[in-house]
Amino acid sequence: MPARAGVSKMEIQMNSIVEAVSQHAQHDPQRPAILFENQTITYAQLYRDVAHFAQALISQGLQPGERSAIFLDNCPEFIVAYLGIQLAHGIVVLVNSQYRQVELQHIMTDADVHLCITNQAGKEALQHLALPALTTFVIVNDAGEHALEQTTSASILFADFIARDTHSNQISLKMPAPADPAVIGYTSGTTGLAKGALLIHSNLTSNIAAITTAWRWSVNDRLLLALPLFHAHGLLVGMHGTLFNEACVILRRKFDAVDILSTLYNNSSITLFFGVPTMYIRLLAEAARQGVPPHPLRLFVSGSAPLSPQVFNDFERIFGQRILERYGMTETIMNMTNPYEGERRAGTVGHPFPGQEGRIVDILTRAPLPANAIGEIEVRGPHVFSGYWKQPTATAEAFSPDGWFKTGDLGWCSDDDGYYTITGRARELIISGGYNIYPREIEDVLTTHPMIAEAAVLGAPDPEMGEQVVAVIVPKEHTAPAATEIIAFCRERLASYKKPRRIIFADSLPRNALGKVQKHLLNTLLTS
Ligand code: MLC
Ligand code: AMP
Repeated sequence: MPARAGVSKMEIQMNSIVEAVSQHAQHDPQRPAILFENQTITYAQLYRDVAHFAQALISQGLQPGERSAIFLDNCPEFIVAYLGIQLAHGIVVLVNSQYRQVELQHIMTDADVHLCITNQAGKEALQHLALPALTTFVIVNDAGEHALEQTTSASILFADFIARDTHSNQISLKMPAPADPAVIGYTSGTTGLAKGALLIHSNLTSNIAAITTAWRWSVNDRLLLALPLFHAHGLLVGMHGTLFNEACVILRRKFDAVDILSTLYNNSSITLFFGVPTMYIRLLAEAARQGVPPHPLRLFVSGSAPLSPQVFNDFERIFGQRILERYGMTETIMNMTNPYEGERRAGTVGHPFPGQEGRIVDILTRAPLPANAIGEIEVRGPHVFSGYWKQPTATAEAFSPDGWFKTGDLGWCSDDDGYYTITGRARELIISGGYNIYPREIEDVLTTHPMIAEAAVLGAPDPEMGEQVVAVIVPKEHTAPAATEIIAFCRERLASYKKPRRIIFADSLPRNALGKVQKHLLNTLLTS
């Protein structure tokens, strides 16, 4: 059981992030937790709203272990709903706010979601789908809309939901236990459909305690956070670290390089910034354009995609600081980190976090490999998730018999000082701007187009996003659909960032004797 940072580990035990927030609210109620636009939310205000949200859910009939989805961009209501669902012993389902028909239909059905916290646009997108179980919407009025419909039993404004029933404020609340399920993040769609990775409270608290130790997170830290909260990086690292340590976050609705650079320049209270490599590339371009380097911070962290040594070096030259690169996944939150003190080595992800283990195994035999040999990275420890939601076979396949999680990432570990380097992926995965894109999911959508016979999706290098989506299309007839039409077709059905940036037409796809598309042969088309 991790203890609160800055307080004797013997004094306070925290079994969940919401328990941490409750303790901070009692101990230091007026301390600011979240700064968002023109709002300052103290720990006392945050916990009060979280408790009311939990009580409203319970009075609404939420059962322990029931799933509620959050389909929102960054805003304080996201945090209140996230912690409130957990305090009510529900499970949070995280939904990327860019998801469209295909992803929404799958996730809401797979997780059997009955209640969703979203905005008006999100509700409209969901109401167009066949989701009979999804009966209740809690609506965040995030766009200054005044034409919101009347509150009904099926649809209620967020502010009314937490203030709704004075009797529900009498409902007594019990903190979640370490082994209780907490959150599901959808990921790893190698079969075309994403799987829900279920994390329990002790995964969340043990990992954030390890991060706190490794990065020296303290009550005095102030994080500038523009990562989306619907993924692990923004929520389970940035937001959790802040709330666990009774620190403060300056939360942005979304990332904008001009805003981030000027905030870093003008606000010397900020100590931390976390980003994906694309954000660092944009900050460098903006710093060059403005010609003004920002104040140094205690720590810049990069992750979710490889940070190129060139960006690492350029950043050190312009900002005078070495970015700390770390490696994580939805299933395991944070796995490895470069050292806080000691060498932050470009192109590497450092060592396992304290209390966690890593090793490299042969992809075929699964036997551990000696140092310097490339194989698949496996990790083990209290941070590793408990399994994929309703997928016992996929869960069993993801672990070795002795409990190591197979990450699907390839890499090696150096023999002299144990630094890990990621060299590629054992599974098909495109990472664009820190978002994971599974080719199979896009191929499945493309082949539902009436004029497309076959499709293969590849990742091509992209200077800003790291990789970009390219689709190779075999039309059914001699007349192929226009590339713009194919892109629009995908954009209507899937998150826009998954749409192909480039379409290449071919007469056929190269297949091996088993009929599997040989994508390495298609890679030659990318340069033609
Ligand atoms: C946005 N677009 C992208 C994109 N992001 N296209 C490809 N790849 C991306 N990553 C497209 C949109 O679909 C849209 O297209 C257009 O760009 C403008 O949208 P936007 O929302 O204004 O984009 P922008 O703000 O510029 O977004 C770029 C970004 C964002 C880098 C800020 O992608 C981002 O926040 N990435 C972080 C992802 C993240 O948090 N990953 C962590 C996963 S957890 P159109 O055509 O509709 O206009 C994990 C574990 C770990 O991996 O280790 O952390
Ligand atoms: P997700 O499934 O969205 O949680 O994404 C996790 C994946 O992001 C990992 O399996 C890696 O492939 C990738 N990733 C995360 N951090 C890094 C990093 N620092 N370098 C390279 N890849 C990374």
